Amino acid sequence: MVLHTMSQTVVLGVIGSDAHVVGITILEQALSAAGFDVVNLGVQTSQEDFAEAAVAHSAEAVLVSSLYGHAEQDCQGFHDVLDDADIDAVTYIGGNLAVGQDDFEQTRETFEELGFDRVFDSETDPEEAIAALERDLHLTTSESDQVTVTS
Ligand code: B12
Repeated sequence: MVLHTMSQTVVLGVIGSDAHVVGITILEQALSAAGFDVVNLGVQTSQEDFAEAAVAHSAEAVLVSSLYGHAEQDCQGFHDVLDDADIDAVTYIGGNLAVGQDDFEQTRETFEELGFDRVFDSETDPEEAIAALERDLHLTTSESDQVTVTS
């Protein structure tokens, strides 16, 4: 059994005017089951709402979802908003991030340049995001050991 000695808080939402809710619902359930405290802001979340929630909940990670093809526009300046609010959380983005069939490596580069620590495509299994969070937040897991929070 994996025990978390201290819960890590993840803020999750769909950015901009995007109303696709199924993906973040699945992510919320998977993250909760893995022991994270999840603050799900739902669909059509503004940059400012992400920042406010991250401050209010002292989030360790901010996860942005976008499906409708406008992620690049919606995320312009997002990391400036987070920086202005003194938020030092890990940031991930995932979903259907490009319009059409763009090369995903190009998409990854675009969003890394916008400041995201990790970029995931729409084929991502929630377990991949959980494994990445455990690495980035320095949570060590094993079948027998208790989770150690080092940060
Ligand atoms: C259902 C659906 C709708 C429903 C949404 C209902 C709802 N309330 O959720 C309705 C009909 C409303 C809709 C509307 C629109 N849609 Co729509 N929709 C879909 C559809 C068929 C399925 C989405 C879905 O639920 N998938 C199931 C979930 C489980 O998967 P997921 O969302 O991809 O999420 C997973 C991963 O992406 C990943 N993930 C997602 N976010 C994140 C974030 C992080 C950090 C991580 C790690 C992982 C991650 O993990 C999730 C769980 O496994 C897709 C096509 C498709 N097959 O994907 C189109 C699709 C997303 N829609 C599309 C479009 C264009 C639209 C509209 C703009 C259409 C229009 N012209 O009106 C509108 C937008 C409305 C709006 N304001 O958002 C396009 C987007 C194109 C693009 N990005 O280039 C798609 C891809 C269809 C297509 N092929 O053209 N849509």
